[in-house]
Amino acid sequence: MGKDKIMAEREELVKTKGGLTRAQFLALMEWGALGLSLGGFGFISGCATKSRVKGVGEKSTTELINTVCRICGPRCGMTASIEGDRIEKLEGWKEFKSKGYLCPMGLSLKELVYAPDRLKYPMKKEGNDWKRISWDEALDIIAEKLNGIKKEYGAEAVDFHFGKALVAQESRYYMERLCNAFGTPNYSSVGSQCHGAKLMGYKLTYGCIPKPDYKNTKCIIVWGCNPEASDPLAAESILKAKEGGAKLIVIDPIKISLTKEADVHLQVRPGTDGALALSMLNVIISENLYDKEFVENWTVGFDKLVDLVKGYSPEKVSEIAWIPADMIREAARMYGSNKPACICQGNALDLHTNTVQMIRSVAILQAVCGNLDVAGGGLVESEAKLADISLAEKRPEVKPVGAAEHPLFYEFRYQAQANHLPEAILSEDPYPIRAMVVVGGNPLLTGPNANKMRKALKKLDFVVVMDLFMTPTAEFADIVLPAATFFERADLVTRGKIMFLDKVIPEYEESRPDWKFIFELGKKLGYEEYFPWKDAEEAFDHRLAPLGITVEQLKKEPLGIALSEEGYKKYEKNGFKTPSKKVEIYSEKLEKFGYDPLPVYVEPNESPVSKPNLAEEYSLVLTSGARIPVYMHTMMRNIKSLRKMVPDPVLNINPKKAKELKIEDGDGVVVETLRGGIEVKAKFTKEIDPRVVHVPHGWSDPANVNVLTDDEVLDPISGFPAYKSLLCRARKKA
Ligand SMILES: Nc1nc2c(c(=O)[nH]1)N[C@H]1C(S)=C(S)[C@@H](COP(=O)(O)OP(=O)(O)OC[C@H]3O[C@@H](n4cnc5c(=O)[nH]c(N)nc54)[C@H](O)[C@@H]3O)O[C@H]1N2
Ligand SMILES: Nc1nc2c(c(=O)[nH]1)N[C@H]1C(S)=C(S)[C@@H](COP(=O)(O)OP(=O)(O)OC[C@H]3O[C@@H](n4cnc5c(=O)[nH]c(N)nc54)[C@H](O)[C@@H]3O)O[C@H]1N2
Ligand code: SF4
Ligand SMILES: [Mo]
Repeated sequence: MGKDKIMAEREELVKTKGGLTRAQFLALMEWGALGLSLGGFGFISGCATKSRVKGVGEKSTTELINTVCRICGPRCGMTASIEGDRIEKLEGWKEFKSKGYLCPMGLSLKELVYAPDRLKYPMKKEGNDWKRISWDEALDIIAEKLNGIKKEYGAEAVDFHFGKALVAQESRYYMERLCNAFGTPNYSSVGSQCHGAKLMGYKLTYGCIPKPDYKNTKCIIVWGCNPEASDPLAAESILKAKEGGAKLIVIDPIKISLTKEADVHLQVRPGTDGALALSMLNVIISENLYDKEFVENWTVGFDKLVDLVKGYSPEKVSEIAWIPADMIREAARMYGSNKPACICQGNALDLHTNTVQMIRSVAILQAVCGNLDVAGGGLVESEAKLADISLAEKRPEVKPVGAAEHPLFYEFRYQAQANHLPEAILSEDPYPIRAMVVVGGNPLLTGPNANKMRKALKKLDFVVVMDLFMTPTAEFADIVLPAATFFERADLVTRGKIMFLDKVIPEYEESRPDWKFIFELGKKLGYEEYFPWKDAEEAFDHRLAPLGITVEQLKKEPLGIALSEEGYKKYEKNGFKTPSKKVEIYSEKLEKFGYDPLPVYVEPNESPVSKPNLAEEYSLVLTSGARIPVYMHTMMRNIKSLRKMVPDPVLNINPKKAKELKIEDGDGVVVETLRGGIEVKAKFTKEIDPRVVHVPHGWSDPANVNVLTDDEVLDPISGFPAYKSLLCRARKKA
């Protein structure tokens, strides 16, 4: 499809489908949108720079303030029209790198800010009721409780947990600082299910995660990622590259909308991507399609890789991964002979019991083909670092939960492995955990084995949750605190460029920015010396000091200041950031920790191959949590205009398989695994492999998919859970 045609189609969809781009629209069709007569959205349009303009009426003035959406990864620029203290309208910021684009979620954020169910003030649980209290009272209670628990059981009995909402914030660094000051090693996060495994796999192999350079590429693999749903700006770049002649390979158990543009679609069995990558390497090595010079000068262990991949012929892997051998060959040849090539690698590779080695095999595929840090390949970026404020010297002797099981995860992240928390809380092994402070996350819906998590939350003596809403996790809290949205707080954003973003409206009711809660709790707990800053700007100046810039300077650079080093093949100067300074196909570090030094393939723990007996009863392969364009994890279900588009939690199932199971489209169905069962609606999806089913995440009971997921058998290296490869069964609800 021509570029103009794509743009024209997109504009048409924007007009007719209420703010949805082509990508969003197609992705929605896949994921079970039922009501598509939308409306209620603005069109994508741009707004000028920050200025104060006269309103139509004589007296009223509208202030236009540019900011950046921090709901998900792309960080689109938005222009807020502010009247008085209220957001009146949100539009795309044309001058920003997102060029005026906002997705349906971005466009509906006014509804989120002023949602009637937003938390307005701190509350304390009294029996089954919530009682309004002041911030001072809340902070006093929290400090007294936490210090009491510390005295009785040790500081490690308190876990501080941050969710996705803090990933985009400076506050998480202050939360880590607070943990170290307080003396608990139990600082846990959503990094136990997101990004962490990828970071480990890539860091072990070549020191950093490469950034795909779509603009200059000749071939793209979209691997376990659906950017049309999860990162619309990346999807657009991929479509542009394709339009410019680049080849496109999609590796996904579902025919996602991008497969319509793809040259090859490998409909992989979930969790077997490691075997597939090794098989592609088998073809690339035997057909001499790799970069000999790079391999010779910049890798360690290539000879051992040659031996390893001999066991992964396309014929053999065809049986493992459910892909015809000649298609594996075709994809391998395409990737190996169209250089430079890059990989758009998604979170679906992070969530298996064999994840770090799987990620390493994909990393190695990129490296040996000579696609590292070249124009059109995977760019190895090194970003300037802000001041480390972690108080590392105060890290206690006692190790966090999960460190014994996944010592390398601990070495990389200095965090607890959150997936072990429910078990640790219930069994009091390695020690009692008595309290949890959860900020910006909803672990009851997003962590593995929700039934166990619920029991664990019940068992705790004291739970604090800071959120925008009364979430299912917050229902278990003793104290609930109202958080300010990103519109209502100052922050630093560091994504390639560093920006200071001031608040655009005052805090809603009694809500507070997360940083403020952390600073104030720090002071109340007796660590004033570690939180000496009078406000966020002063604290950010401290963080910015190593860069030689200040908040004042950043205020004068509304588009931000670049953080990363420019240029290609930067490794030629200082080598890669690994012990050998080379790409470590053979990792001595892994060997030292007792893991296989090579990127071996291991079957997922629960699969028709590893557990054939179990598969007789639970015959469907379950993958979960593929992104829905109108929801951010557990968020946005209360936004009416979005809910209209995706009203129900579903089971995506191939009609052929459904017929066998006597399930009709739209039927209520029960989906079960060894852990438990949930209820959702069947949604026929002919794009999914008949042996595989998908359930989205983020919905509450009785549709919480993480009731089905496992917290016990995790990836040995990272401790990541198998959200994308389990065994389940489905039946029509009686
Ligand atoms: N709208 C929206 N956007 C988001 C988010 C959101 O909640 N909503 N969340 C953000 C966050 S935190 C993240 S981590 C990203 C994640 O977003 P992505 O990286 O795109 O990952 P997923 O959506 O989990 O899965 C992408 C694709 O992987 C496929 N898949 C499932 N299992 C396997 C497998 O075993 N192998 C392969 N090859 N493919 C598989 C799925 O069918 C799906 O099409 O999205 C971010 N963007
Ligand atoms: N089965 C399955 N489970 C998954 C996944 C999957 O693919 N499959 N994906 C995993 C991944 S990649 C991720 S990232 C996690 C996400 O896991 P979580 O972080 O636990 O989930 P979110 O829904 O993003 O939680 C964010 C919470 O913060 C609140 N919030 C929003 N803004 C703010 C703010 O500024 N301050 C505060 N204090 N609160 C705020 C929201 O209302 C929401 O309740 O889910 C994981 N869970
Ligand atoms: S894609 Fe949507 S939610 Fe994500 S940053 Fe952009 S506007 Fe915000
Ligand atoms: Mo994530």
